[in-house]
Amino acid sequence: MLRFLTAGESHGPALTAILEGMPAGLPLSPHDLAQDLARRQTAYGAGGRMKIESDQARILSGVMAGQTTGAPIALLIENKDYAKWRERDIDPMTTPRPGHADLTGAVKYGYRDLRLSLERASARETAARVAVGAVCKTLLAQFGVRIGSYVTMIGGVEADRDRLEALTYARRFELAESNDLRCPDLAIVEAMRARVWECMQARDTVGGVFEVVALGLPPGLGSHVHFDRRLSGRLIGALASIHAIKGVELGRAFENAAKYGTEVHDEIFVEEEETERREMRERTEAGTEENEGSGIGRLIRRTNRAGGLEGGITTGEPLVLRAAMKPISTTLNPLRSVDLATGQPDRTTYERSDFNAVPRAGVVGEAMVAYVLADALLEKLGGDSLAEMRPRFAALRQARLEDLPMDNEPWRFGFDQGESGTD
Ligand code: EPS
Repeated sequence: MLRFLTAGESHGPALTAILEGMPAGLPLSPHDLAQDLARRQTAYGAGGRMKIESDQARILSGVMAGQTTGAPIALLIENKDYAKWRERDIDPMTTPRPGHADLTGAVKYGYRDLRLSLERASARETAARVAVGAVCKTLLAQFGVRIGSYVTMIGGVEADRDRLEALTYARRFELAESNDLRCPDLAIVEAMRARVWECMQARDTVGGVFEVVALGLPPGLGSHVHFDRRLSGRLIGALASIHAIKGVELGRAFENAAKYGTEVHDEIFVEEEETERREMRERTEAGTEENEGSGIGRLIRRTNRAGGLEGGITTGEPLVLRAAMKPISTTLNPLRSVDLATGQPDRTTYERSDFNAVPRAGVVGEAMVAYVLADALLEKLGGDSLAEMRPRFAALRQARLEDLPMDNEPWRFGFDQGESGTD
């Protein structure tokens, strides 16, 4: 339903993106994109480039009189740094950085200078993704869906699990915005900062883990019927497509893998009492009236170890994804490599980069998750305009007994000719 393309080099004139498939009638202005673009720029341990840029997206098409028209939305973010590069003789780059696309890009495309790999492989491209994701978030917000992220580990310094779990997701989002490591466990923030500082002194880089969470999702997005319609694969793939992201899990997938099934699966109950209903609402923070339904006969979970998906379909519980970011491959301390021009052993040379990009990557993660979820919502609701989507959203089947009448009688498959189903 939705698709997007980005174009642009890290030090070229601009980044551009085209987002196609947005319904008409969505109020949208550059202001809606500004906040996330700014959030992507700040972190303790960010590179010098972020002092040069102040990313702003211009909307060049697809929005008229403040609303989307259904036409492709073209976005443009200028690279301020280009002013310094446009007249300059570019030094040759012939020694590939291990971990970057320098060597693999040259093997694939036959480049005769490695900068041609660097320019497009750079995580600068994620500014365009964040602009696209912000448009998707604006659509999702119309239906009560909210996406946030926070950092849980940097360079081995990890947020305390119990302290984190004592906080609602909304509170974790809020606390993450209060510091430049985007970590909601405030007791660990200074230790994280010290770790990044140490890494900077050691002229090195650090990676880490962040979580992206979507709240207020209706049940029933995605599908179990085919591999490429399962939301699990689509979400994990989207996060793994981000630069330096090397692992993604849904809920606590790797931890669950070591447990018994009875310890992992989220048991199903019928919501009965008002107090339980209130507790559940607080716990899931599901947001909108529509999503909560009447509450009568609602099927609920007391745990969310599945991370919000079963069979590749949303359960209506918070969607929780965790991503592992490797340390950035541009390091001040050189790594051993080979100069492709001479064939001799060489050491990498440093070009400005981030020491720690984990907090910034979380914002990019939100954008990719927003894109996949907006796509899944459009798939479910169809509709060329917001006005068409609204009544369809209000009529969505919920996980309630009254929405799920069962035949409760024997029947036959009826695959073979002459046999009928339930007759
Ligand atoms: C980035 C811009 C880049 C890098 C960084 C992300 O700008 P420059 O190369 O001019 O410093 O700082 O990209 C990488 C870490 C990388 O490995 O490519 C940005 O806008 O986020």
